[in-house]
This record gives sequence, C-alpha cells and structure tokens, in this order.
Amino acid sequence: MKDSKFLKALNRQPNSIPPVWFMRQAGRYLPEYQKIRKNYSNFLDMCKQPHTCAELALQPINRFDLDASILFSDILTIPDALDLGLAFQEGEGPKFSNPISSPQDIKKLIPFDLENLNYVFKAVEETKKQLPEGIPLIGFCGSPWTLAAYSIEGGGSKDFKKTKSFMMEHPDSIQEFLEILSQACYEYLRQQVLSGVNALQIFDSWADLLSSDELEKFSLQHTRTVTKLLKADPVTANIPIILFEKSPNKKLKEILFQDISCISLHWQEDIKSVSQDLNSQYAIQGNLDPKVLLKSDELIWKETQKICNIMHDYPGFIFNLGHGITPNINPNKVQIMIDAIRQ
Ligand code: 1CP
Repeated sequence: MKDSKFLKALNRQPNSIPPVWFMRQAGRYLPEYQKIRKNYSNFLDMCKQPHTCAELALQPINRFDLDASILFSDILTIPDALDLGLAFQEGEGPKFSNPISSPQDIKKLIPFDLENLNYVFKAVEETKKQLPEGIPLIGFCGSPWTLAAYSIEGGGSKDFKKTKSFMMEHPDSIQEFLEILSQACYEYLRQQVLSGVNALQIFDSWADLLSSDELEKFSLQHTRTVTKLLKADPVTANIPIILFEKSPNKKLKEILFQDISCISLHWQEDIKSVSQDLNSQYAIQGNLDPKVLLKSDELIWKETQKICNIMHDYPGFIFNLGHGITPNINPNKVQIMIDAIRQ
C-alpha cells in the first residue's frame, strides 16, 4: 500500500501522474451496475449484501483501472440505524418513513448501535479481499449536518424547508441531535477502519443550505468533533481524512483545520486560487464539472488537462470530479477523461 499514488498524494508527496478516482464512480451510469441493480427494488436491500457491494465497488476499478476504490454504501445508513425507516424505491430518491418531526422524536431516539451496521463492515472486509493489491479503499460518512438535514426533511429536497424551520424553532434540540450524529459518525468510521479502509471521506453535501455563521454553528463544529475523536483514537489517528464541503459562502481557508488531510473541491471552486491560498498545506482533490462529461471528446480532453496543468507542481493533487457523476454520462467519456490525465 506504501506505493499507492493516492495515499502518497494524501500525504502531500509528489506524483508524476496524478492519481484519479471519482465520486459516485460505482453507480447508475455503468451498464454493469444497472444489471445488478435490476434485481432489487429497494436500493438499501442491495447495500445490505456484502458480496454485491464488493462486486459493485470493483466495477469501476476493473473498467478504468482507477487509483482508489470507495466503499459501496450510502451516507444515509446512520439515520436508518437510528430507526428512521429509510427506503429508496424505484426511480425515487431516499425517503424516511419515520423522520424527525419534533424535539420529542430526538428525545426518544433509540441509542446508536454499531451492530445495526454490521452489513457495512462486512462489505468493507469483502471489498478488501477482492481489491487488487495496492488499491486503497476509502470509507465514508455524511457530515452530522448533512445527515440531520435528510433526517428532518424525510428525504431529499430542493430547499430543505422543514429543516430550516426546525433550526429556527428548536435550536437546542437540533444541536442535541447533531451531537448524537457526531458520536455515531465517529464510531461508524472507526469500525470501517478496523474492518480495513485506508482513508476516510466526510461528505458535507448540504453545507450550502447554511449562511457563513450558521455553517460554523450547525456543521463545522460538529465535523470537527468527529475528526477530533478520530485523531485522538490510536485506531484511526493515522488515517487521512478528506472533507467534501459544498459551501460557496465561505472561503476554504477559513473552513479547513489541522485534522483534515485533503479538501475535495466542488466544481464551482476555482482550483487555481484555492491551490494558491492553501499553499500546499492540504492535499487537494478535484474538481472537473461532471457536466463536462456530456460534451465533446475534445472539450473533455481540454478541460481535464487544464486542471492537470494548473496542479502540475502541487505536491498533493488527486484528480476527481467536482461532485458525483450523474446517471446520464456515457462511460466512454469517462475513459477519455482518464486518458487525458494519464497521457
Ligand atoms: O462509488 C460510489 O461513490 C458509490 C458509493 C456512494 C456514496 C459515496 C453512494 C451510492 N452514495 C454515496 C454518498 C451520498 N449519498 C451522498 C454524498 C455525495 C454527494 O453529495 O453526491 C449523498 C448526498 C447521498 C444521498 C443519496 N443517496 C442520494 C441523493 C438524494 C438527494 O436527492 O438529495 C441518492 C440518489 C442516493 C442513492 C444512491 N447512493 C449510491 C448510489 C449508487 C445511489 C443510486 C441508487 C440507485 O441505483 O437507485
């Protein structure tokens, strides 16, 4: 694993060719994924089959020879383990049958129990067994804030209105919930490491719902609790942590903190100015706009090389997309992006 380009980059060591993996690399844009997905009506049932998860995590590795693999699961497994009743039905986003609607719902939550997530840890073990030697496995969770937003909203949403009114009406109660989620995220990531993952990524996908002050109060302070617990624990102290923070309202320099090894940039961020700002203190992952993969081969080549050229001398650069790949993308276009990186 020492020779992994991905782990080297996380430690801010140079690579002549940048490592590449991308968010949602296993998923609906791959025909080989669709073939397996057809056998399940509820996506979560598929996540509960460790052998299937391993097979799905390996699909993009086998197809594109990527430099890192990511656990096949979802960020919403934690609220499901708290008994909020998650389901993903055919063609729909996530839905909770038992969402958080009042402070009483938080008071009467069942204690978080890692046992309920054994299927995830088994998936980690199975994936590690099947991965080619030298390809690291990334474990992950949602940030406490992003998990709270889905749990209160009862699923995905454009504006997360229920979550915003809950924040206004019950500020203490939501803090209590965020503390429960922070402890759960720590325990969950720790057990993923014990099961074999080599790096961790925290997804704060809904940071952009918050103003700059709110971001600190509702999201960052809780993410810091998670990373502080991880760094204080001998099991996880040396595992690099990547943060994906979709927060256009605040400069990344003001967001980052010591426990983070790498920032995963949203495609709206200007990678050139961020890399100058961060001055090689953190590894950087990013950030091609996934929509570029819908364009001509020439444009994909040009935009990919533009990022590689900007980051050429940056010691910890990992090529990635600036958000998850979408189901409407042709895998051949992904191959063009990868060829452009490795040329
Ligand atoms: O290769 C991989 O990345 C697969 C593993 C993975 C990861 C890291 C999946 C599988 N989901 C995630 C993270 C995840 N899940 C995030 C953070 C990343 C991001 O911002 O995109 C989020 C917000 C979710 C929640 C979620 N799960 C959504 C978005 C809902 C919304 O509208 O807000 C959806 C559609 C899912 C389902 C899901 N998760 C993963 C897959 C492959 C799918 C599609 C399910 C299907 O086939 O029906």
